[in-house]
Amino acid sequence: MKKTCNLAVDLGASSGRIIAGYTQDGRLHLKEVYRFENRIVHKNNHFCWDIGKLFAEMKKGIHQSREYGFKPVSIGVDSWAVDFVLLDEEDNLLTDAVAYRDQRTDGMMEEVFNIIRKEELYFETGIQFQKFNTIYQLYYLKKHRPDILKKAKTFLMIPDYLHFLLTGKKVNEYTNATTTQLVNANTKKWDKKILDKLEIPSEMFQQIRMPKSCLGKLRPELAEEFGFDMEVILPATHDTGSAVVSVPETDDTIYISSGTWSLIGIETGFPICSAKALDCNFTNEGGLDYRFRFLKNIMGLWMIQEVKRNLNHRYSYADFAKLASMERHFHAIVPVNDDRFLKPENMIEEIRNACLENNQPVPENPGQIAKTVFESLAFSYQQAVEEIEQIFHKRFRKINVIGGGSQNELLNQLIADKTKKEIVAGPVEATAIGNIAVQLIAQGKIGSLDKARKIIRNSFDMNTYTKTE
Ligand code: LFR
Repeated sequence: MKKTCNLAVDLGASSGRIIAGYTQDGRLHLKEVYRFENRIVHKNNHFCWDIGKLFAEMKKGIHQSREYGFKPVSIGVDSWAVDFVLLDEEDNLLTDAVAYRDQRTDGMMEEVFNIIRKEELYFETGIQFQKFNTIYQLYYLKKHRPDILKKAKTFLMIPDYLHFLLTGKKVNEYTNATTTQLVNANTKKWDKKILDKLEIPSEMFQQIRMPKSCLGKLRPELAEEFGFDMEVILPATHDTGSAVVSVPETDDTIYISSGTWSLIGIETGFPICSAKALDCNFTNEGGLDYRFRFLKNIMGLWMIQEVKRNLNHRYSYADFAKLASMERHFHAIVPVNDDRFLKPENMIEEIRNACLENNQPVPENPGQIAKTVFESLAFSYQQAVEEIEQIFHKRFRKINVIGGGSQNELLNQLIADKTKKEIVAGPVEATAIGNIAVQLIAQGKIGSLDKARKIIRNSFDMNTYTKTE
């Protein structure tokens, strides 16, 4: 007999995963049923995501879950934030899924500030300033492709669009919608005032729906193709929103969701838009049950992903960690959050140039380059921890590193050494776990977020690191 499960589709910048989750003996269990490569492609002069491939791969994953002996009862999609597609009145794609690292938003943020004051934007939305936020992507279209905006009838973010392809229902999920910098942090609705000021048509935005909402069953033709039907349930479709569901809720812990990006912060019950928070560029992204993710984006493992690509994938991530740990006496720090690292032509050259310009030793080999990346990340985390402690006027005892990056033992140790805090590493699959947990809560199989977090804590291994003497 097939085993009932919930499917999480977790799309990341470098890979997509379809993961089956189920509870047994009071624990949550996962099985990765399909994984595929994702990357940015060059299309029509822009860096884009291949949205057609994402959907095709997702369907393969759904088929594959049956091969593994599962009977999926529901599915939910999460991905990175801010990116979107626009549809015309016949629901055809009007735009490519342009990737946030594309240069089209260069200079757009400054232009928007001429129309809306930076402080006003922050106090209305609570969202950090990143030049790639949806607001600046849409402002680019308004300025350079008004023809497209005129024809646009529907705005959908990446998971929204995939949910639409699955069900035919068009909605904007809340946690991802907040990352556009167009949702009011108090009303939790699209901020018409901002949209009107920027002359972005507000009619194309859909109703904002909360995670745990059920969108309904698959389109009949898909159910037929798969040979079974299932519910589509909204998880926190922003991957970081799903990941933070997996963080054990304790008062004295800061989390780092560590993947392509490192997201460092804490969960709060309300948005914090103080002058200091604005100054340090912290964000207040919407979360499950209207909680907020008060966090800061740090450039993250993207830097090492790019170094790996520059070296034609000759080294694995484990190789980089090993080579870096052999470079005991090499130390160099670069300002990882500098925009120069967002999408440089060659990451290795960019790191070396940054070292030169900042009077740091210049890394010469892969081990030294990796060491520079890891030490610079740990340094940046430490700065963010200090900022959080200043903003909250309290000291935190632990840091919980979650996500793929939590497997990097060298980095975990560097964080422990730099911050002098206890580091708890895991769960690795935090995003998929959070996605599945929300589906289970929606189906009444887990009572609440608190209960889900307890189950998660008891289901997955965690490792602890403390400062080396
Ligand atoms: C992480 C993430 C971050 C977001 C960045 C860009 O995958 O979702 O939270 O700031 O990608 O979308």
